[in-house]
Amino acid sequence: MTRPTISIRGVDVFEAYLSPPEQQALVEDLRAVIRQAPLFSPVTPGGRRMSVRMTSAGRYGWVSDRSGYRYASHHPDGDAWPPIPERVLAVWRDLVSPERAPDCCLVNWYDEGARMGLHQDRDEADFGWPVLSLSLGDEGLFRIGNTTRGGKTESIWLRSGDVLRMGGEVRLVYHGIDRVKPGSSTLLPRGGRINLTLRVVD
Ligand code: MD6
Ligand code: FE
Repeated sequence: MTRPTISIRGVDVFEAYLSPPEQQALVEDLRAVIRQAPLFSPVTPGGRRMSVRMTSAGRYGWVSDRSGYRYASHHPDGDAWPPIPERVLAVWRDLVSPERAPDCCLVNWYDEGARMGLHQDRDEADFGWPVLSLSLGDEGLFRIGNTTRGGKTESIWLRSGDVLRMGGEVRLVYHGIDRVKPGSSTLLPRGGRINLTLRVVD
């Protein structure tokens, strides 16, 4: 069993879990995903365009528009989502379980200036499985709050190759990305940050 290198408020972090060659190979896998399922900027139910661009792989993808946040079996363009890359599934098998594969791999792409407000991951029908997240490229400042809105928060920088696991008691804590540090990684030729979140949906 691989053990977390840090645990902060019950959120497990596996620092430098992915080696630089593994990170590079993952980026290539993701380029293929994005060719099949192009990145788009979701609009929140409140009508704001998110600064992060997204797409998904798997049986379901996460989408948002004026009618709400939800999982959908097709990309907004109408095509089915591509399969989750095998290299990504291998990380899930090691750090979550070989018994059940995730249904969704959400791909979040941050350009300079993109951020993600505090939110809970609660669009899934099943909260029994952890959410696993892989970070690639520039460092992102990840803020961890509480299971209800408000209260004290703590932040950590997620670096390229870090993997984070949020399960059990902390599956529903509020979290977000305050900012990305430009130029902090050489993985992506034009910079930016990629985050993958893996989830069991139903
Ligand atoms: C991000 N991550 O790191 C956004 N959600 O860009 C998430 O929203 C997230 O990292 C649930 C569990 C882990 C995460
Ligand atoms: Fe999240």
